[in-house]
Amino acid sequence: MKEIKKILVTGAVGQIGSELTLALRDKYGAEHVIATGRKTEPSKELKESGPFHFIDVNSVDSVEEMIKKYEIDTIIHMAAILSGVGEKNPMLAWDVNMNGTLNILNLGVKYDMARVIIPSSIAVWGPGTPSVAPQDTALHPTTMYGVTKVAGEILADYYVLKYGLDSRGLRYPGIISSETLPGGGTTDYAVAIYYEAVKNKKYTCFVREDTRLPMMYMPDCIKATIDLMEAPFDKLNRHNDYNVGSMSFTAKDLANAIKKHIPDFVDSYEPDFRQAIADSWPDDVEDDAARKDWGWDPSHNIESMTKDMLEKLQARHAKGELE
Ligand code: AKB
Repeated sequence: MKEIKKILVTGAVGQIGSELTLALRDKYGAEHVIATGRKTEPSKELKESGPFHFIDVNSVDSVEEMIKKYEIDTIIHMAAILSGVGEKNPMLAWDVNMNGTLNILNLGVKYDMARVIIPSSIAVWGPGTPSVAPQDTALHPTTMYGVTKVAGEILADYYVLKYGLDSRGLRYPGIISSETLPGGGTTDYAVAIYYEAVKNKKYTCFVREDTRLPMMYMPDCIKATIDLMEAPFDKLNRHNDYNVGSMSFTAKDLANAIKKHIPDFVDSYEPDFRQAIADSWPDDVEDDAARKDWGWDPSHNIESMTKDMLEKLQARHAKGELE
């Protein structure tokens, strides 16, 4: 197994990428983690804590330039169009998610990378999936985002088999965090509800109150990503499709958890087109393979997450950062 020395993060300005980059800089050294985004300005912290560049994952040249300039040996490919935006613009989702992934895999082979990490999602499943999704079950997504995630997993597994590329991936549930807002997913309500609770003490949710989905708090998401990246190759019985579970709750459970801290918080529900997407996904996932192969063990539950989220957002609100 090759050593990880210089990491390129695509989609580093996004919800997960921004916090993952900072965690990686703490661990591997600031100059060893190159953050990249497409258009959105990075936060001051992201920009000042290490190298940052604008690239386009659909342009091989722009990614290759980074690989050569920094002698990159590991790519964490976070750039993707999520489910909500993907349903509004399916061709854009296909183009960015498929061609971007293909470019990263080809460059991974060309430059003999130590590791390529390509996250997947609970969006790989569709309406017929058991409510607790097993590791191995039929994948019949009904969103373009899900279609690209299934294809991406299979494609990356092909590169492991055909070219010996060490590509790994995990199926993220909805990720909840207090630093960068998510951009265009279906699980975004589970983040927005906290921001609105802190700012306005009310939130109108775009899915029904009984909508139950698998979710995870950001510190666990970062841990899962880095633990899988660093796991010994010979311990992995699969490569690009690890289920990772953490918590499962309804939108109403989340509102009730917030009310324990903000009793006058008012929740209401007006489902939009994202209800159908949420309804097509399972309630929870089985993650025995991740636990057995690389020791996956999440730390947070809905109570500990809610306490921490509200404390962090209230501190940011007091500084005027949530306006
Ligand atoms: C989305 O809602 O599209 C994402 C995901 C579950 O992959 N957060």
